Amino acid sequence: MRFAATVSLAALVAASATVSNAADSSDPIIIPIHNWSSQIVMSHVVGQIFESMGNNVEFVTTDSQAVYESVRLGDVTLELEVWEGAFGASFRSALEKGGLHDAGTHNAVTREDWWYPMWTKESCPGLPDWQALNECAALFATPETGDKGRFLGGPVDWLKHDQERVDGLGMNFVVVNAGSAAALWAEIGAAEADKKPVVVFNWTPNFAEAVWPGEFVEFPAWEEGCNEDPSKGPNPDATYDCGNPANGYLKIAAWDGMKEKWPAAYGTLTQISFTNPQIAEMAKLVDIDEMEPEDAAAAWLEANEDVWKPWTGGS
Ligand code: TMO
Repeated sequence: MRFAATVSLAALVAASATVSNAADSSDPIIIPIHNWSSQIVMSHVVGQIFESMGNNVEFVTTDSQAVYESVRLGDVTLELEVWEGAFGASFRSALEKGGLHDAGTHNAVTREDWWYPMWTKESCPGLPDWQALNECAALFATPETGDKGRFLGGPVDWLKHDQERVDGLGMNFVVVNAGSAAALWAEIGAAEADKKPVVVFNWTPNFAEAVWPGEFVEFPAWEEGCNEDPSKGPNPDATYDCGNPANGYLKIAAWDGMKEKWPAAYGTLTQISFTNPQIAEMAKLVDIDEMEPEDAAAAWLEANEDVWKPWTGGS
């Protein structure tokens, strides 16, 4: 009798699970890919987790700002790296329109800003203060920038508003946008041999911190509203006259319809949380180890089963 009771209990549990949990749709979960390595690898990590649960997954390369409108409309299903500094404004405006929601916050602290490799400080010892940087502007001059300093910003879709900041703070710098993240690393790498001073856009978590010790430039501290309200920040007539948030969030966004259409995958998504070292490692597998993103994701999953298996409800 004891055996029979066990069987019927198991059957009951199975039956109730079937009744209460609709299966995930066989339509592909659409995951957007952008132009920096951790986001690409993390997207494949999560895509492969969904595939391990029996889901279909499709990846699309999209603009990193326009993606919030796409998630809101359900054209893509989610976004795994909502960086406060770069994407907070686009995320907030899509939230206000409706159709997407905040599906979780990674256990990570992010910063995105002007950055220099440590050797730069030898010729500009007042760093990391932004005014000291500005006084050293001539050190960063190139034929392209005349007597002004050159700041190599990220690709334009990261919308960092560096030119507005240069104007708002009256800096002697010219902003040049890199065509790709790889161009930023090439700039630092090329400066390394003769310890040439350079200032470029960089962020954390990233692989770069393990390769080139460096520091972020300390601009006037970020204040909520600095980008919209001229009264915020030191210049009463300018917006964008603050640094980016030094303790930014890293969120996950999901299309509101995901929960109904792919309930199991959605349940997993809301448990996902990566840390700074995990995110830096994902970038490193591509940017240092030169793996393809799919392979990097597979390697990361294999090495970190204890991290992600619990998110799937499996063991
Ligand atoms: C959006 N990014 C992490 C490259 O600053």
